Amino acid sequence: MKTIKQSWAEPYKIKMVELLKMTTEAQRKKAMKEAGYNTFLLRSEDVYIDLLTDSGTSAMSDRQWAGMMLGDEAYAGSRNFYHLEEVVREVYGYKYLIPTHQGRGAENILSKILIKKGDIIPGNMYFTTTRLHQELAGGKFEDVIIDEAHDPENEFPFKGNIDLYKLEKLIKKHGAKKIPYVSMATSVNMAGGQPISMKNLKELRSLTKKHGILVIHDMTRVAENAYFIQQKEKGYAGKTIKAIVKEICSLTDGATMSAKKDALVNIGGFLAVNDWNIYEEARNMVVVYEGLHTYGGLAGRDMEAMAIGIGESVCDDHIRARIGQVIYLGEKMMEYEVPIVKPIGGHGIFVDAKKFLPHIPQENYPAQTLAAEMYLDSGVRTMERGVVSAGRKANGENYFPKLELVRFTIPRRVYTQAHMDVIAESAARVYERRRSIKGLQMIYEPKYLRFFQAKFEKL
Ligand code: PLI
Repeated sequence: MKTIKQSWAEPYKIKMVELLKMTTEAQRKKAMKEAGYNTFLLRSEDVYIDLLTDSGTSAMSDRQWAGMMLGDEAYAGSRNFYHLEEVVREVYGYKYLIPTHQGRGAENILSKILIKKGDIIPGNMYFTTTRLHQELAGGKFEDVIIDEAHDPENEFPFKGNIDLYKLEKLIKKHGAKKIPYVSMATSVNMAGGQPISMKNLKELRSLTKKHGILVIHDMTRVAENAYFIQQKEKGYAGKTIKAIVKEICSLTDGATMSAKKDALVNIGGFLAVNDWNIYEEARNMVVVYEGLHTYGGLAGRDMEAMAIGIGESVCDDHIRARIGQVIYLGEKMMEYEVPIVKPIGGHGIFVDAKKFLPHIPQENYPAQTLAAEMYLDSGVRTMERGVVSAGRKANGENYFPKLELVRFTIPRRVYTQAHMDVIAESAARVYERRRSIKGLQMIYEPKYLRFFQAKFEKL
């Protein structure tokens, strides 16, 4: 007898729906041209299924919406701040909390406090805003992720791991005094949402301790990372996501958080640290860039929604369904032979544009091209994560990253399995006509984070 599969399903039901506009091919052609072949410049109302990002695009629960009504909009000392502080301490274990308007607000403050001109910041692959803030503070980012992370075909389960040999070499070369902290991300975004293992994290902890170097955690998608540890790492199968998240955080000195991802809110972030002195400086600095230290650029209601969202984000049923949906889409794409980054990561499917469009050189932006073609085919909006996102070095030269990817990012609790089918079928259709697709040239390039606003035209 055939064995019966045990399917995942959403641990919620739908109470309200948002109607979408269906567009024609002619409408999409016009919209894409006007947007300069940059999916960031499309109007959202022209998009059918929006996979641009999982950032701030998740659906809040009825409990979160009810929490919004409990917003205490006092300028100072809002009760929602104290609730959030309590939740951050309980769930993540960090002692001191500074709310910020979103993740990059925390990155700005932390970089300004910890980085001096000429410092080196090693990390497990760059993230766009994180690296920019490190550079603006006078530091230089050095990638110390394991080599496997740069190979879309390599199926190593923890491609977010840090290569401790590379890190040791950097410490030897520059001296520990030049390295204020290791920038360690869980669920490495640019590598395809790839997790770091607890074993690697423990080894990182002991190496950095020996040299007196801090570990700062980009915990934007920590619960998703915890799921992979639970599923794939020896000794963690019987532990809850909540326990694994807390253990990860306990191996670090502080964290920056974009709560717009894991924590299920549309806006918000924070900086959390264990050291009083860093906290004191951050508390002083937040009033310059964000707002008073008990709101940091957020409304009381936003902090309440975040506090409740954090609790929901570490529930095992939630995370199993969340990543279950991502895996469902990835497996569908593989059935159609669309080349994707393997293993499937936590927050989306990353299509390998170099393999999808091998006839387009990286100078003509294969991933940017493919993202535009996906929109033209079906109104599905995706995002380039390749040479455009990588930007330029301080000397003006382009970075040419090994990974040239298109990210199909899945918002949490928003789309259905039928949407996933439509997305996979559209990718398969574009793949079928891939040889007829031509590349792009850039006709406008902004100075910072160019992927957001650059414009292109077809070759
Ligand atoms: O977009 P912010 O400022 O709330 O957060 C910046 C940020 C920091 N770290 C990581 C790993 C991120 O993924 C991140 C933002 N990510 C976006 C916007 C994304 O689309 O992936």
